[in-house]
Amino acid sequence: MTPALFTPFALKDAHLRNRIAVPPMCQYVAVDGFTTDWHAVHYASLARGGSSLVIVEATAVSPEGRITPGCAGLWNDRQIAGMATVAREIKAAGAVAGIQLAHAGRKASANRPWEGDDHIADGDPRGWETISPSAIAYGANLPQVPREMTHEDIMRVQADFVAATRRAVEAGFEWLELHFAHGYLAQSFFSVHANHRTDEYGGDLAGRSRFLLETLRAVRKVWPETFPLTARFGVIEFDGRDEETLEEAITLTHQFKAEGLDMLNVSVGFSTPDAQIPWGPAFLAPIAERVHRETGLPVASSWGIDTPLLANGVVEQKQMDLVMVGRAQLADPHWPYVAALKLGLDRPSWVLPPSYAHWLERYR
Ligand code: FMN
Repeated sequence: MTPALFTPFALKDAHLRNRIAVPPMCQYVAVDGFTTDWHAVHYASLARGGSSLVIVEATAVSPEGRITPGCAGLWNDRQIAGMATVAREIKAAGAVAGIQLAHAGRKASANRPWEGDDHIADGDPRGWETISPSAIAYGANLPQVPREMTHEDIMRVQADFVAATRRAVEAGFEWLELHFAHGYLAQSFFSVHANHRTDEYGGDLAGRSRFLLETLRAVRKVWPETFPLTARFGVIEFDGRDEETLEEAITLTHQFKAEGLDMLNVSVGFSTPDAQIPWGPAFLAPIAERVHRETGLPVASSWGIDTPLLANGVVEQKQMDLVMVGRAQLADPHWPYVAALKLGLDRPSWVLPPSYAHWLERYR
């Protein structure tokens, strides 16, 4: 019998060969938002490893929406060609090409993770002004106080999401993930830690949901109906008010669904440095399962799902439809092949391209 992890999955016109996906993972090596040869090779290698879906890293919808100066962008038409190469490579390897569109909000203007992971110092010409729903800093390593967004800023960023979506379509992507997670701009609108606004974009749940819903609605109009439109959303912060956050997140997810969202990539909020995150194997899987159960929306999730048995288990137990395997695929881009061997898939070599598979199978 085919292991659950290797059963196909279809969402709209996206036909996935198995349940293993590569989650978005920033590479921090873009130049002025332009992808380089690194991206083409990196994403081709992951797609050749056998995953069914490869989601390209958080791609900024505007220059100030980058996390670091090395982040990729789709804020101008000249950036489409590089991304088109990446999408083509992913598809040539038999995977679905996805992209995550993002705005980093108050976590923008930072140094690369391995160069400090902190805000670029004031006065350093590499840095820029950050924006957020309220003029409240994240704190800890990211102390820069952002500028509170005006209504004009809000409309401009939403228009940037729409324009970047159009460019993603032109580049050939067939799966879109809006980055509504990880303490970046959209998550900050939802979070009581970051949003203290008193206008219609803050306050109660409806107010804190408005930016996310309006952005989704605007993108839905330009993203092809036949391709999956998904969002990554931090549904829990591990900050001591978890049930409240989760209930609010589930209410909002119902609204996302009504607005045409096809899947939720369930994640953590990361809106406060004071969170007590229970890092551990598949620690988010029960939360993903609850979101799926209470909303009926297909879900994906990740975090510490790094062994074939764990990954197969969360699909078998219907905790999630897709498993996002991140760091384990950085460690071994052929992780799906290793999983196929471990789980006893029939003819496991054929998870890999024929140029590899034939030889691995033949002389065993
Ligand atoms: N998550 C995002 O939503 N967008 C990103 O661009 C992003 N960049 C990441 C870059 C790196 C190098 C890593 C390790 C993680 C990144 N993440 C990002 C989080 C991953 O998508 C994933 O959720 C996380 O690594 C947990 O999964 P894992 O335990 O399988 O690695």
